Amino acid sequence: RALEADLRRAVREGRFELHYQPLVRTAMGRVSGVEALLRWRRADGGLVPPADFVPLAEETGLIVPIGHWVLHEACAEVARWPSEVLGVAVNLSPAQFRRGDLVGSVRSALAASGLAPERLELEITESVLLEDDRATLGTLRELRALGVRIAMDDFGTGYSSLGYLQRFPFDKIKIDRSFVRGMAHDANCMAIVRAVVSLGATLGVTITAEGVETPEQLALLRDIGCDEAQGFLLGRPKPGSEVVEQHLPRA
Ligand code: G
Ligand code: G
Ligand code: MN
Ligand code: NA
Repeated sequence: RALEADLRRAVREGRFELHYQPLVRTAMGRVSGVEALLRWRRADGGLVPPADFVPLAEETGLIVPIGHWVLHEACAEVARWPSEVLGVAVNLSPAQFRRGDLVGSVRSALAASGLAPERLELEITESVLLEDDRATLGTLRELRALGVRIAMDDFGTGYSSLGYLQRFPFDKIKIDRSFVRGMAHDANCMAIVRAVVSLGATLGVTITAEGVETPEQLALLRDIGCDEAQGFLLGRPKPGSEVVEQHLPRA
């Protein structure tokens, strides 16, 4: 297929970029970290979003070299920023757990960048755990043993989420934006978000609301004690230089 050949060439030629979207503490409004989001820069300058090529990258195994690059690039860039504490979150695909050496990639990304392990967060979706072989849980434990944090992404959209929370101790749960979107006008959405926030408090897990687009949503989240928020209201994904300029002013 044409797209596959293009993608292989992009891997060889290093045609990927990372944009970063801020994560904000609802209580003080401070940026606590960023999520690294992958883009493919085509020769004509066009920027291809992950939805248009990550599925093919997973299918072909190209996600292994791409994911290795993402880990190294995200750690190296954030380690250069003028902050000793800002975190960076990297998305992982199920295929990275099945193929290649994920633990080795994470270890080498930390070593090469000098980033403190607790500043790196790995986001996985329920689809990673759906495979539910012992190997996946073993890999998650090895990653955790390196000192990095593990977040469950898009929480509430997959299957039997609560069982996963019982089997693996996540550091963070990110509530899917479909629940956040309805919060202000749909009592069911509000009830679900409230329940997840309360679950987080009980389990000692940080709760992040995704897809926050309005001041009203942010105020509701702050009121119910949701720790962290992410969304267009707080900042769109953008190049690292812009994140530094806008969110990390030098003293
Ligand atoms: O940036 P955008 O909204 O287009 O991202 C859409 C989705 O693509 C994200 O929710 C995330 O799940 C996925 N994604 C973004 N960057 C990466 C990445 O580096 N690796 C993997 N595997 N998925 C990513
Ligand atoms: O799957 P994951 O949650 O990692 O996806 C993050 C994606 O969500 C990014 O591609 C980003 O562009 C998108 N996103 C981030 N904030 C918002 C938002 O406030 N509204 C919407 N609709 N999408 C968002
Ligand atoms: Mn994510
Ligand atoms: Na998400």
